[in-house]
Amino acid sequence: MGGIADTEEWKALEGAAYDLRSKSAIDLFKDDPGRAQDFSIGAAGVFLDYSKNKISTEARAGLIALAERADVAGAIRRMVAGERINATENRAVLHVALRDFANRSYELDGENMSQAVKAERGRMVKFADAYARDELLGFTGEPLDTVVNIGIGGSDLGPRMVVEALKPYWIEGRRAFFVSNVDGRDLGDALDRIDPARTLFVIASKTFTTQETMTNAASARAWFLANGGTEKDVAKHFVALSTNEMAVREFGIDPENMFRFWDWVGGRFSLWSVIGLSIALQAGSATFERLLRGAHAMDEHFRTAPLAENLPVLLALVGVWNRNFLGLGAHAILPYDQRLASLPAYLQQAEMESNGKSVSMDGAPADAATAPVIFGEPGTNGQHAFYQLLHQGTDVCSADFIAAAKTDGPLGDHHEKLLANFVAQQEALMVGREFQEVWRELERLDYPANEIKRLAPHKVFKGDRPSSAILVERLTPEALGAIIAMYEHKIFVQGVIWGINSFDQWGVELGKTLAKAVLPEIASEGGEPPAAVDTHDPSTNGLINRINAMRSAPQGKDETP
Ligand code: G6Q
Repeated sequence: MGGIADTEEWKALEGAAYDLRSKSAIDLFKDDPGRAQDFSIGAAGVFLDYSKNKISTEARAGLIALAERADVAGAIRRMVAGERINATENRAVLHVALRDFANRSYELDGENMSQAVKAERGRMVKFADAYARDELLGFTGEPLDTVVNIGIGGSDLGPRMVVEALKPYWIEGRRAFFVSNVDGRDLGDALDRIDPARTLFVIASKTFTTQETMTNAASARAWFLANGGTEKDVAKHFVALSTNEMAVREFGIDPENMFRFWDWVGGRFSLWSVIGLSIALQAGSATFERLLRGAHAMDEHFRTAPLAENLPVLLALVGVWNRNFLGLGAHAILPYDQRLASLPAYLQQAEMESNGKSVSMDGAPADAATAPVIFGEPGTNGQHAFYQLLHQGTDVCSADFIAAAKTDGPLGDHHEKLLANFVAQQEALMVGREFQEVWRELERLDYPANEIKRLAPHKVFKGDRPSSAILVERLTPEALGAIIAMYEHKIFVQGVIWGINSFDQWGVELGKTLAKAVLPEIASEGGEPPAAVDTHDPSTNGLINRINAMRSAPQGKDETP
């Protein structure tokens, strides 16, 4: 049996793309003056305008037919029913249960998960509220006021991004640091800035075996013990967020100080679980609940709206169109909001770890291109950097522009300028600038003809570069929750269409395994040069031996070639 690319729906879309080959998005607006409205949709406080993508009405209908063919509606039902749709890990995928305020019950293997979710969130809220009220006291009797979240990947990027985004909601006097990298500088920089007597270390690890997190956690505990804390104080200053009680216990954290979640919460979908504790500590439990409620509103829309009126589904289909039928291999995430500075990194993981796959669910090669490369920076910074390629590069990238119409911190006309850039960049990408126009402008500026001839080609913008606008009124916790949930669902829908498992991540394993083998081969700094390593390929051997030569060289000697 063939895959999705063998279906007549897919072939029809290839036909639709062919029909559009000599048309631009601007032409589509000429054909359909109501296009801006027709190619826009709102849900859960999020407005999406995808009209600047080169998608015709026929292509959109074809994409919806494709989603029907891939049984997206059925896949949504199976996910929320708790089926083990993460088949390669034999797990359900139920992050929606973590933010379900509709009193649905989620049963898994006879256990009522809704009860468990509620109970664990209750413990988390109680703890966060005690922190907010200065009731968590450290070893000197002073209240704790600083959080150091130690985690990586899904146990870092989500809470980090949300804490940064919700700065206006921070509890006064509270500080939160996020440490993820095994590079000791990351932890070292945080430790330099904190007082052990007032710090709570939050060790966030689903498995509680991750090398980076365990290394950082052990070093943080050693630092704590060397700086006034005693073994019996560890309970006041260390909590664990995990699914692995035994490992938490072995590390020396009392299960009383452990907040639990479950294997059906994927790491990159876990900020809604107790992995969000740092959010609740820094911004308060009420803010955390508002975030969850925003996501829930998007979930309700996603599970009930017909495919053709379903915002995350449409966003996913626009991505499929750009990736598979226009052949675009990169997608930019461009938040015009400094608070969302970490959203590109967050979505890089969410999209690339979920859908960066080349094998279908059934083990056969995926029969279409899957996730594009995701990259981005906040606007307007990116405009002064990589937008050159977006506007004039040989490869066309698609982009999401994200903004809030109102700011929480008005300052002069900053926000007006920010929004003007948000709008103008999308306009420039689509409309471009023709040769004649450039020519006329240079003439107006009195350039001599030979100069005009020389310069004009460099100033032409071909235009017709696709972008979508994602707009909220204000970046409230609800709006942020809805935006994140929108992207989660978009990713899921794309995975369903591509026939891949969006919820495993086997591709991160090999490097981890090899690093374990290499670790004992790395020489200690300043020690005796070890015997030459020859157990790998020649390049890897050479690199290890070069590192070891540099590390064992006496201080000050320059080993660079
Ligand atoms: C996310 C991934 C991955 C994971 C980290 C941390 O979906 O599985 O990014 O979150 O590897 O894992 P632990 O939480 O188990 O330390």
